[in-house]
Amino acid sequence: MKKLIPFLVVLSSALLRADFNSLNLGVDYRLRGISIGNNDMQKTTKDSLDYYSNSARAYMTAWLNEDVEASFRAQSIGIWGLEGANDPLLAHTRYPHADGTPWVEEAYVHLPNLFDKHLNFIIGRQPILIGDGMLVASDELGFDALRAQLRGPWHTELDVFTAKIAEALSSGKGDSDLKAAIFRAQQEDRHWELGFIQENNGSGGDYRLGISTHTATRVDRRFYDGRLFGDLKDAYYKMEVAMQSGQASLGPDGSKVKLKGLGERLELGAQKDTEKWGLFGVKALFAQGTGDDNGTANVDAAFRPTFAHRWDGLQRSGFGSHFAATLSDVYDPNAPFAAGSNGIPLGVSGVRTEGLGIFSTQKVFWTGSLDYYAYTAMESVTGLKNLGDEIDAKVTYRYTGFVTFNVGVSLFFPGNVYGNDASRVTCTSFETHVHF
Ligand SMILES: [Ca+2]
Ligand SMILES: [Ca+2]
Repeated sequence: MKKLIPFLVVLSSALLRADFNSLNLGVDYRLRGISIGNNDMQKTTKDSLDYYSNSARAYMTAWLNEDVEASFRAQSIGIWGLEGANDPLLAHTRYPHADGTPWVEEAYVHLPNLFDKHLNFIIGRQPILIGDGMLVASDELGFDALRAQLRGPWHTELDVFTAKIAEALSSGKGDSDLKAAIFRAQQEDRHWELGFIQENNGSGGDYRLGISTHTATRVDRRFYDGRLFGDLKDAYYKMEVAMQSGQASLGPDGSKVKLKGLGERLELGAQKDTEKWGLFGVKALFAQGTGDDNGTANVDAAFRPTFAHRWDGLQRSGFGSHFAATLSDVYDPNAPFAAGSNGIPLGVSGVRTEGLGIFSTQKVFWTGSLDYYAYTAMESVTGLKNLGDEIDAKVTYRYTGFVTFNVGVSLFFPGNVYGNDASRVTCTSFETHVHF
């Protein structure tokens, strides 16, 4: 959304001189072929997970007049190559349908010019992303929300929203919602954000605590978040620290667990455009979320933002193309498409990722990248904390502005958390993205 707003401001001022009844239509189509050799990480079994994953997103936006924009986006998402739509792997995805049946991703009205152009108001099912999604990202699903952005003096903004959660997994009896207030300030090349985010989950569900899974009747989480983003000429830095607090009520006796925890993320990047050798860049990443000490039964210090960025279509998205780590969970070979899957054995919690990457863009249309990630668990009852390492090599080719091809190979080396029989996973993927 943040990127969209300057765009919308430019668009709206351009439209002041154009036809207000302008209609904008488009489609994004994406096809991925994925082959994961030794998906289960066990060398004693010969296995692979191979499938095609496709998605089509069609959108329509219209300025009804200079003060009102309406937007609608429908999505169809599905898998080819697994045993039909009833494949157990396709149960419990986060989408209303994952069998090709279209569903509404966005339907909202946007009023950008309220109160003498100081208030931007968005009502309806809409995309929401805070920062890099460490705490909140709608990940192409959309939140049913009311959002107000109040522009203040000296490049400041107050962004407030309240959303009702409609993920299939949390469609229990009680109410579930997500609220946030974020204050933003820009000071030369520094962008500051101070945020307060509250998750209220009254519909309960499975709850991991130490070495066991409980049933929660209610979970309330709060995050106090500080973020700094510096945009220099040929470099950038991003820092984010979030403190978790709150309470979980675990059934059936309603015992209370106090929530604590800390999430941190630091990213640095630099690039250089050379006349002779093309564009070269490097980046470094450090990210970690605290885990929980199994010895403290009524305290859970595992940092677990429910709505963190985790998905890109039906595939997980995070640090590493295959392992796709967040600060709290990773790719789960037993439930690769399931919302709420974790990928880390019980008794192990908190993920630290250290990453290094290089990339180069050649002749404008070709980009190649090589990334390395090391993953460590923050808490573990066995004392074994090595989650593994991953190497990703990727080549992207942009054919005109409308078609993009991607080929990637990832090697994941599981650590001792996954046992002595765990062995290398090889993931190859091919992706075509068409925009028209
Ligand atoms: Ca195997
Ligand atoms: Ca504990």
